[in-house]
Amino acid sequence: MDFLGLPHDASVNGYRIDHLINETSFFVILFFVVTAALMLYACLRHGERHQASYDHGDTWKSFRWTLAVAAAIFLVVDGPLLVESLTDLREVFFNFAYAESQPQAVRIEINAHQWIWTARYAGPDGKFNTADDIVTTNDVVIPQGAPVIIQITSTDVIHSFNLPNMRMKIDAVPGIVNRMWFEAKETGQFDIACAQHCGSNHYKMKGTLTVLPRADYNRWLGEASANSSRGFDPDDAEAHWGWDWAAYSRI
Ligand SMILES: [Cu+2]
Repeated sequence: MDFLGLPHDASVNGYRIDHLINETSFFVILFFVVTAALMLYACLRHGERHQASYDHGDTWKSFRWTLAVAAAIFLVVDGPLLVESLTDLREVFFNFAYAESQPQAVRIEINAHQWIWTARYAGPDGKFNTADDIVTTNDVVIPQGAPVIIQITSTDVIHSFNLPNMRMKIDAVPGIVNRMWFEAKETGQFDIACAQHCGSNHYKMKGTLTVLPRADYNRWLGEASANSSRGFDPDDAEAHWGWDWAAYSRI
């Protein structure tokens, strides 16, 4: 549903995020309208026509009303949102065991620095930080219909890797490898943005996420591999920022 002006959702699981946003927005709008209507009623009904009567809101009646409204909101709004969020995390967004177990899965390491995204694919040997790695700048290419697992860090300050059309965003933090996974359901070109203000040229951290059909992706991989191995320089230590694919046992 795009009535809130959300970017186009091109991911398999983005609808879960949209559902939470829509549900939250629905209740926020509903309670705003109800509260505004009550205030309007109070203004019109009372005014200067009669003397105001006051109380401190500390009677048992007030206490019970407050408790009842708070409990109702928790049961109808916050509780379900909490349960739905935790279910989404457990079943999908934190379910790395599923993503890692898929034979079609694509693994990408990303290094953020002021003000560029550098992406690294393991290349034909399947190992990161070796001579046959594929390294790209502000350009992430993935296949349609396969889990894409991102491990990400930063060289300098905190950045945030944001894929609005995939409904995914994760902080890139120096000294820490964070991770996320998603799956694109549509081919096309989408924005990569930085979602943490990371310095004067923050706005320049704009990249392109290209989703290709699997066959085209494989062809791109072959070409990029040949280009990257030609550009490989064993003495350029700064360019070898990759790490062994991190295995997580938690969650
Ligand atoms: Cu940034």
